[in-house]
Amino acid sequence: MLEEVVSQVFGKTIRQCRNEEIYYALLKLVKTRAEAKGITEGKKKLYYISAEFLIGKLLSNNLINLGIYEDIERELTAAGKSLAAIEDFEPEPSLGNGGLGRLAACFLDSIATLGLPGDGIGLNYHYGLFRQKFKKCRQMEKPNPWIEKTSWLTKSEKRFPVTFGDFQVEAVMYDILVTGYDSGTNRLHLFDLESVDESIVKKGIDFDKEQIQKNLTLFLYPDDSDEAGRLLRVYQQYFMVSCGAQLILDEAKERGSNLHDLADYVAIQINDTHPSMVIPELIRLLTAEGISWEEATRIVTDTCAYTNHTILAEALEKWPVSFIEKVAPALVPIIRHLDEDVKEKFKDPAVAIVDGEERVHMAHMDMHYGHSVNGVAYLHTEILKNSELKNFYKLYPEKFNNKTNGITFRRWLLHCNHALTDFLTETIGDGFKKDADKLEDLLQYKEDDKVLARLTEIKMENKRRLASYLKETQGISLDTESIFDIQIKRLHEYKRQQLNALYAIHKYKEIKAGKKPARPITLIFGAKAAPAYVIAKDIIHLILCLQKLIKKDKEVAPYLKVVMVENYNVTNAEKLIPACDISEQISLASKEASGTGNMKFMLNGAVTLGTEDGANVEIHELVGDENIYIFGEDSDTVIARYDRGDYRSRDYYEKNEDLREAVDFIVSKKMLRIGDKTQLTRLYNELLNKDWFMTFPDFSEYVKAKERAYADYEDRRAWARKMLVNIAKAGFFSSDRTIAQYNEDIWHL
Ligand code: 26Q
Repeated sequence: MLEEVVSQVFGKTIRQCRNEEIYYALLKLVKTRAEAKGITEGKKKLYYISAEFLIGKLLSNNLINLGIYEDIERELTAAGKSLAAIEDFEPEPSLGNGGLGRLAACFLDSIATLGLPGDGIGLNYHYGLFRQKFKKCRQMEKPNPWIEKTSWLTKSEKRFPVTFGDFQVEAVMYDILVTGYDSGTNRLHLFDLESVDESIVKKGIDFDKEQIQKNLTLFLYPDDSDEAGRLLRVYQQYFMVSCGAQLILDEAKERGSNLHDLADYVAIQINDTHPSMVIPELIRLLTAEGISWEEATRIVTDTCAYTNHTILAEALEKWPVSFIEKVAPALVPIIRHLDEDVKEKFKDPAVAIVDGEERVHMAHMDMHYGHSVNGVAYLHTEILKNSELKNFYKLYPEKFNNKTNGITFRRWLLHCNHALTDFLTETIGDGFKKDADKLEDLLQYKEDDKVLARLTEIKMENKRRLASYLKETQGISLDTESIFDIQIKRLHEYKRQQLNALYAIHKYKEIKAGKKPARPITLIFGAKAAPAYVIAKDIIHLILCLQKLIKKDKEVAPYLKVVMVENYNVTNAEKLIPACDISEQISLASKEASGTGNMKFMLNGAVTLGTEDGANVEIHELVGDENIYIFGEDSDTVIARYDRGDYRSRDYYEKNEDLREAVDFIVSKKMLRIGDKTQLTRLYNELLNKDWFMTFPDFSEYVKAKERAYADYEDRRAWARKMLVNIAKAGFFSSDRTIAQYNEDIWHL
């Protein structure tokens, strides 16, 4: 089938084409096929509004979902071409920071796969998240242009006016087709402005923050720790929701809604508070159509639902009224009115929308004027109900519900791990591809030597594949006989990459002192830090310095390797995850809402080393004590300590010699010879005087848990059994399950 397209477009055979040409031919073929499947329709439609959709490369995923992967691969092989090499030409759209954006992408896949009518609404960032480069053991940021003349984006006919305080713009809407696995097609709508000007980007990722018409959709905000340009962030948010609200109402009318019955036609899922202004914007549009205030607020409440992804207070958005006054003055009287209604109904200032400092609490608006509030893992939802959002839980217990996150098995198993997928199919049949719970059938092979040996072999193949990939792309060599111990996720103090780094130092010192490990250890990190997040960048600096120091040390290098992968992204993750032996999920208990990398690793046969946090709690419950390494203080202990406010990291430092030696090493002569004194000293002081995310109390248990895991790894058969149980029990974490629950409890499509 590809042969025809290639001959049509280029007048050549596949064999005569360059890989790049084949890539464009495949793009065309996939788009045609996806359109031919037809867009999923229904009376009620879901809109998943999100500032981020971290979709990753789409070619292979679409081929799999359309059921033509094998056919295309055969055609290519026959012509002497390789799909993997062709995929290299596809740029990765980096329209997300991390977990929240990747979750939105997994959800779109599952919504389409379950045959539900549901589209994504977001922004078409030209450069997305920055591309990370390492220079002198430091992170540098570069723009990441991903939009090419021919891409997955299709410019639609749709145009929407958006009125800001000082000017008006006209938005254009682009669409990306979202294919379901053996199912229909949905869409991701990405809004953009034609006046955006890529040439205003100066050095690195600097640009003029004032020229909104030129910069509105240039970059994705790399996190709220970037103070500069917060106003621009509000411009982006209003632009997104204003376009989204207009699209939603237009389409609802086309489907037959008279707007009074909007909630029968539309469900809106608000992904964190970034799209929360959709609530006042919809009220504005409905009242402009003659609907009364009371009815409009009721309609919007029945339509909107909010997902919370964090309990970190600093990440909960509170925008000054003055910002909204400048960006979207039409919303200010509406937000004030909503706030007055709330203040009249509930006298408690803790639940007000506008606080005493004239800041709008976006999450408060969502909880009062949405019909559902959900957390993203069991523990997270419990913490929301009992601590973080307890004032709201008291008012609206019926609104609170849990939806434990999930991942799409199409990308995170079928696409990224062909060897395992094929082996599972041979062993238990291919039912698991549509019904993830069928993976449990694998449990009957728990004592089967052949199956266990093959799982170990597949892991080894994937480790080799990763090794050659990192060699080719980053010049890094890996010892595939070593244990691959991997921590890949955004860099944040609460995720505690610094704890893992302290272990690396501890191990280094042990080896130096003559205590060699039974088997070499490779500690692999991958993480981007928000450009303005100083301590996060210091932690990256520490890890890169350790990488260099250890590599150069002839006594230690054969036994220990620290590797920090550059520019960690979805494409890298697809190679790293199948090759992992030990999955590091070591956040401070209570702080990681869910985590989704933990699920991807488990599905690919890695064993978790983690705290009782986020979805680790559910992983632990599913696989049992035998098949996971749990360590550290629990969330109750941590929350109580925060409440008392009496944590002193120095006490732990003084009492624990191993810890003290590891911490002191950060500013040792050896390190200062390689690294930057300011950065290393700052990090040292931060840990010793603050350590806000309590790495020190968990240090000794962490070291013990790691040693226990490494020792257990030596019983290769017993380890393979752990891998098998992890794979078999991963079915619960399919996003198909998560989406079915959202639909059952919240959307009712
Ligand atoms: C806020 C204000 C201004 C600018 C940026 C932001 C901002 C941007 C991104 C705040 C938060 C984010 C991203 C949050 C995130 O990724 N959360 C993760 O969501 C995952 C999916 O639910 C969870 O698995 C993770 O535990 C959670 O950390």
